[in-house]
Amino acid sequence: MSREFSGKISDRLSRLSIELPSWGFADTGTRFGKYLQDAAALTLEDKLDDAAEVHRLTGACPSVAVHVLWDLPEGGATALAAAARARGLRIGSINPNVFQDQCYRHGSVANEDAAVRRRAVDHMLDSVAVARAVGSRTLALWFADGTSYPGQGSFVRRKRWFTEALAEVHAALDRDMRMLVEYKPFEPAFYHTDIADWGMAAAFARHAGPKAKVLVDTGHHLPGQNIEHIVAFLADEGMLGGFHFNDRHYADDDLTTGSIDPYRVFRIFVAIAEAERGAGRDLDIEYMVDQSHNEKPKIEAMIQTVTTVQELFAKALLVDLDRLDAARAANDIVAAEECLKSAFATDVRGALAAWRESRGLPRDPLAAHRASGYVARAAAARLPRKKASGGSYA
Ligand code: PSV
Ligand code: MN
Repeated sequence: MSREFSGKISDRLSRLSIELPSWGFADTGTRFGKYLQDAAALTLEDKLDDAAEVHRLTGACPSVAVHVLWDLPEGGATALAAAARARGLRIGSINPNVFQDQCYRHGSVANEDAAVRRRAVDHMLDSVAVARAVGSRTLALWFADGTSYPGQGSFVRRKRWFTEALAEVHAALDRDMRMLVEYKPFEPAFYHTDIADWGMAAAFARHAGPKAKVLVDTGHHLPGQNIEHIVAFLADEGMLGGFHFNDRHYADDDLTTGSIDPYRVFRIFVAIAEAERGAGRDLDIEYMVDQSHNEKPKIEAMIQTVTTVQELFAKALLVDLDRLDAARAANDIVAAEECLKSAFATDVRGALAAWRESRGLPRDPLAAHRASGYVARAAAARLPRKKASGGSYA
């Protein structure tokens, strides 16, 4: 591998934006406890500061996903957009929250209670208004709806409620907006989830209308599932709307992307590279991170994820797709597989460092972050506030 990427690879990488999640910078926890970090964000402003730090170092993260109930400041959407703008960022996907309030104990749009279903739809309609006000085109929908016991709910009735709700929200979208439908096989429900897999998400999206697409959260698959096949299939159907990046070993583990299985992420990106070659243009999909770290320092984990995504994306762009097709046509399985393996084995870190440098960015964003003193400054500013706000900080 030469020390420089070809113009084509370098240009495609420059167009790869990765959205950061506001919830990735705040203190979060497991089901068993919340573990606090001195430098973790407390306020929306803190979260945006942290996201801006990742963007400053990587140049690849101009937008931040927000969760409506967690991130709307007193000044509402206008203040939200202004706070992002002041830091050189913009607000990206708007994530309604129809899972946190007590009324959603037994579901949101699939709740047996019509008043709760209404409230959930109204919240999503309000979220469309927030998207409009902040200039975001993306409503990202995830539902915790499901049941934990056989017999607890009617699959079909719930399916119809979902269909109606998504169609109503779709009808409220502006012409240039889109809604992404995320799936998850289980959790928090343990018997069935109303949008359990990509096929259900695609069916719901199709019923809702042309602005609805599928959101693939890489952590939301059963063990052994072939995610790159799903990605290729959805892309070919014009139904691939975006990603939530993370990695997993057992379930929805929220680990940094590529930490467990970088070859899988690479294969997903090869599927995208093939789809883009077929389309003759970049796919219109959102690349978003969905991770919330309790053990790793949060900003470091985000930088690691962004640089790993760039590395694996670059490796996927190195696959010689013409050679791959020729090998396939000749039923030369070994040569086909070697096309992937040799690209994956290429060390692109030097070329990426040179590419960053050419764009005025640090060659090694993680090292630059560690040397910057940002975390110590953030901790010094935030710790007193954290202590003053009480809680169990010790
Ligand atoms: C649910 O597990 C999920 O993946 C959804 O995308 C949520 O928006 C996100 O995590 C944060 O709760
Ligand atoms: Mn997700």
